[in-house]
Amino acid sequence: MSSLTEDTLNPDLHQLALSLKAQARTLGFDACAITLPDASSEREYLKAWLEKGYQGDMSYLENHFDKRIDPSQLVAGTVRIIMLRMNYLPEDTRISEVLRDKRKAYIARYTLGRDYHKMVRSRLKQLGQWLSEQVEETVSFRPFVDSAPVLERPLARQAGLGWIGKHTLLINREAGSWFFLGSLFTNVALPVDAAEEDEYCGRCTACMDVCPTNAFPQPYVLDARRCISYLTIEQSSSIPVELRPLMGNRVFGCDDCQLICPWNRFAQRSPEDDFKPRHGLDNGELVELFKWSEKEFLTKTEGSAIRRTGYEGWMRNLAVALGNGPASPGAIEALRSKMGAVSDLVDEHIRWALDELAGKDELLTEPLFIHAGSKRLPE
Ligand code: B12
Ligand code: SF4
Repeated sequence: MSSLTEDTLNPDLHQLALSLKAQARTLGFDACAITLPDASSEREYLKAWLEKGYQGDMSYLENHFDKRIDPSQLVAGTVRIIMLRMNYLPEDTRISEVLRDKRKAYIARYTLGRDYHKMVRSRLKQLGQWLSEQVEETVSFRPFVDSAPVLERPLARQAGLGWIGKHTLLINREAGSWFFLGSLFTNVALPVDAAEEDEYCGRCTACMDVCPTNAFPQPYVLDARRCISYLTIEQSSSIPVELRPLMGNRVFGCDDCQLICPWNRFAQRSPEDDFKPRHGLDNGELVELFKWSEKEFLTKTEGSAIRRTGYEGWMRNLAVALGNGPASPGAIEALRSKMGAVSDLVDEHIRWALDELAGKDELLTEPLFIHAGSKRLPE
């Protein structure tokens, strides 16, 4: 693929970049900025992170090191990466209410609706097609959302979309951090935007302090093996026993480090129907969800990213949350009824949960609004 520069292209590239950004907004993106395919500044951080084994079972993060650092090796001929961000927080998310009610299941707010990979990717593709139509020469573009070895956060920072917080997420001064990132690789040499050189966390360490499982060995570094998001979604084996009581009622992902972040006072809600909760998953009862058969799980999570954990992972996670909840007859009965029904892995978590509940006094644990983890979150 040959690179399209000012000399070879018909339209004025500055004007084209402005129109591209306007088009991105029309397509529902909240910001769009352009950067070079170069993440060499991350080389040492990434190397050290992998050497410590913080990626856990996510061995795909160990592959294609050179392509992560030099994205032009991923798609030959790439001269620019267009970085996009899209807010995802739906209206009325009942976050505190659900997180504090130990009978309820807390599902991370990014995954209550349609799988964002499909939705964001399709919008990126539309933006790429629009770009092609503006230029007479052959334009190449490739959209990516999570799906490839792309260091999305460092590239987004480099494009000026925000800074990387101590919790390692990208934060934007006008929008907080409740957004997805996506990228469009292209051979069009659009003008590059200025990087975000500053960071605005100051001395605040709220995200690190609130983390229920102490997943941050130091600022800007996450030990994924301790992160509830990893434990409930990415790891398919047994959840370490010492971490289970710390997980509270978080059954798929975790939002605590974002919830506590003061910059999320500026977060904007998404108008997208695709991100609205489906099947009441924003407020589900643990006992009811645990009663689902595999068929019900597959039906109710169709088109959702929750499917990633599979029925076995889903039941494992719910068993842990039930063990962390009140010792109600309903919870005990539900746990017993699934013994032997799914797999040895789930049985092991059920036994753990029943042991936990056996040690609790129902009357003492029944009050509704006990914080699901050990640390305080904002109202
Ligand atoms: C693997 C992965 C995970 C893993 C590991 C997370 C991690 N921190 O690496 C797990 C499963 C734990 C995870 C969890 C979540 N994830 Co995730 N995840 C990814 C994925 C696919 C790859 C990230 C990656 O490459 N990690 C490897 C590390 C080494 O890279 P890195 O974090 O980018 O770190 C670099 C910089 O931080 C840099 N660095 C910069 N400055 C400094 C300063 C110092 C001093 C140091 C030491 C380092 C440093 O060092 C690193 C190496 O380059 C990306 C998509 C993508 N392709 O990028 C989504 C992504 C990062 N995840 C996302 C989301 C939404 C989440 C969750 C909020 C989901 C949830 N609610 O449960 C949580 C948040 C947990 C957290 N605090 O990070 C979004 C983040 C959007 C945003 N605003 O930043 C992304 C971008 C997906 C998307 N397309 O929108 N995720
Ligand atoms: S998502 Fe939850 S468990 Fe993971 S780092 Fe953030 S607060 Fe900790």
